[in-house]
Amino acid sequence: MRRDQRVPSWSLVFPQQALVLQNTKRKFPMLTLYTHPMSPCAQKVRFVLAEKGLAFESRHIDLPAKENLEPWYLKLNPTGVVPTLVHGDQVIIESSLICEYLEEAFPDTARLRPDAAHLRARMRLWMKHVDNKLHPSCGALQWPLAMRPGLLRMERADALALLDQVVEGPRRERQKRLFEKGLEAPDVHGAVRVYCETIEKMEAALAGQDWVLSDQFSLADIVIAPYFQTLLQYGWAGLYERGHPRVADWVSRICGRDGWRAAVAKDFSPEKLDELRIQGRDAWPAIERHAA
Ligand SMILES: N[C@@H](CCC(=O)N[C@@H](CS)C(=O)NCC(=O)O)C(=O)O
Repeated sequence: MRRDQRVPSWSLVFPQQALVLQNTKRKFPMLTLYTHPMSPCAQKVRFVLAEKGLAFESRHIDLPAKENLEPWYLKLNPTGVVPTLVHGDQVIIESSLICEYLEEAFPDTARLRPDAAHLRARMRLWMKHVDNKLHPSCGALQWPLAMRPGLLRMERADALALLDQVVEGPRRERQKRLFEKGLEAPDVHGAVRVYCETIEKMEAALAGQDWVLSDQFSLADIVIAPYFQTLLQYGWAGLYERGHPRVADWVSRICGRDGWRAAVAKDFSPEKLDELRIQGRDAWPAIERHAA
């Protein structure tokens, strides 16, 4: 299949992502981030870069067209996912590890990791929760809206052949179920439940403190925040707005940060948000049913 026969490129939707130098406040050896504006994992890393005021070159990877599975990209990131950070001649993969790498490689920038050992352990517990549970759950909610329509427009055999190339087995099988059944796939119910449990855990954690670990904003807040972008962009804040005032306040304080605006919010134009909210509105009855 020729590239121009594939699903439409997100770069048409987010032209500003094509190749830009962002945030040129400081000078360091070259940082390049392979990214996509809708990817929560990439949003995490961009949030860290923005909070730290680190300049980087942004390379857009066309996920709907599965550019992430091209041989040249698999050489950088053998699991075929974004983000990938290249720093000088070092290639760093896995978003949570990239966040900690940036903390260690740039100690003179804003500190995003607590000093106390027990808080660092708790921070990594949140990271594990995000990587192992919240991230796949977000994928199960976002994929049917963001990726499935393009694949459904293709010849079925071509779409399945593309999905067959997904490197990690569990991800490949999940995408196939979501391709076949959309929001009625069994994964979606479990995903909404994980979101609800996460919101409960956060409401408890935020009692008597500003941020999820302590009164200090940290990587724990950063790694969770993009998963709320997904709720906001689709108009699904109803999952936390009723009965979770501390989480609602945390979300509005995240959205008020300059780092968030520079790293994430700026990629969602009013037109793009209108389009996403229409998709989200159509999906909401299914999401609400799974949450009940
Ligand atoms: N564990 C990886 C997960 C990365 C990941 O799932 N990235 C998604 C976007 S958020 C992706 O590239 N998906 C492409 C695909 O599934 O084909 C990390 O934290 O970096």
